[in-house]
Amino acid sequence: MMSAVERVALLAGGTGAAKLAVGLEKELDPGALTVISNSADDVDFWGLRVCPDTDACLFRLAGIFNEKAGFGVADETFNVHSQMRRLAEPDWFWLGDRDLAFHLVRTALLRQGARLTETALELGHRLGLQSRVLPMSDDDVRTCFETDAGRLGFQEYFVREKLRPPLRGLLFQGLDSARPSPEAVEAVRNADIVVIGPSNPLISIGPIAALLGVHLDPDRTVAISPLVAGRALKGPTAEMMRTLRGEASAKRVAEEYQALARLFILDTLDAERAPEIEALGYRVLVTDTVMEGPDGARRLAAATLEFARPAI
Ligand code: FO1
Repeated sequence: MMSAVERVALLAGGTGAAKLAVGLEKELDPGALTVISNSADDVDFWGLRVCPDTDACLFRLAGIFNEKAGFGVADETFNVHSQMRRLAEPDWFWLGDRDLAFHLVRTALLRQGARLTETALELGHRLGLQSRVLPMSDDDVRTCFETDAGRLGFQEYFVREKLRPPLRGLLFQGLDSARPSPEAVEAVRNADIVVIGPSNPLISIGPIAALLGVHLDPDRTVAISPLVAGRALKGPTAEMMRTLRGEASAKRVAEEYQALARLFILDTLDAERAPEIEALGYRVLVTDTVMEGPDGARRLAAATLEFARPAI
């Protein structure tokens, strides 16, 4: 256990980074971790606000994440979904009965005038979490994909269309006028270490970095590659990097973060790329980044903190 003064901010999408949050929480003093989640894949469905990345972080930290599905709450049932289908409502997005409780509470709070950040803090509090999960912004930012089938919203492209239409480009609606949440700005400014989690650099970290990048101190920021041997453990990160950036590699990820971080972690399988990444101006750690088993996330968290600590 480290000293109580150490504060860590984790920039997170919904998959790898949410898992890492659990490992970091175990390695840190209670309350020392703040997770800043991507809110650009949020969606309104059945009149309810759904925040997939924020919820993945909340649910993982609360120990109720549905590992089997890869989203939502464990031990889920879909009675409401069946009934909505019967009522001819859209049924392509599988909101489970347990999961729905969170969207109901969040939407009710928003209607009462709460900011998105306040809804996440309230849900975290009611789940009894030690760490805070903060959406990157209280303003609506929405990832859209330009595809051969036209412009599609994040969940339409990912879930309804299953990523089938060829991808041409990416845009973040609302980003230009959005402001980062004051709590998120304070968290990255006050953090001893900012960790850019192993999430998709373009669609998960990209919007967070666009809003909060100017507040990061690169000397205290460590980025973890989500690509291992040119592949992502989950999701379309590699395909997206190839289509939109011409290459899917840890080095290409490092280039993406060059203005944000001076420390970079890549997987043992990519060890031979370390010199190229050092040549970009990074201090590099090569370690096992695949978070397997109950101790995998804690091991990567410990290695990350130990690597970044000499910088503070
Ligand atoms: N992903 C799916 O592939 N199919 C779904 O029906 C689905 C529903 C869903 C409901 C709530 C939620 O928080 C996430 C959900 N996801 C679903 C996951 C989500 O669409 C993506 O994995 C994330 O947006 C990517 O970060």
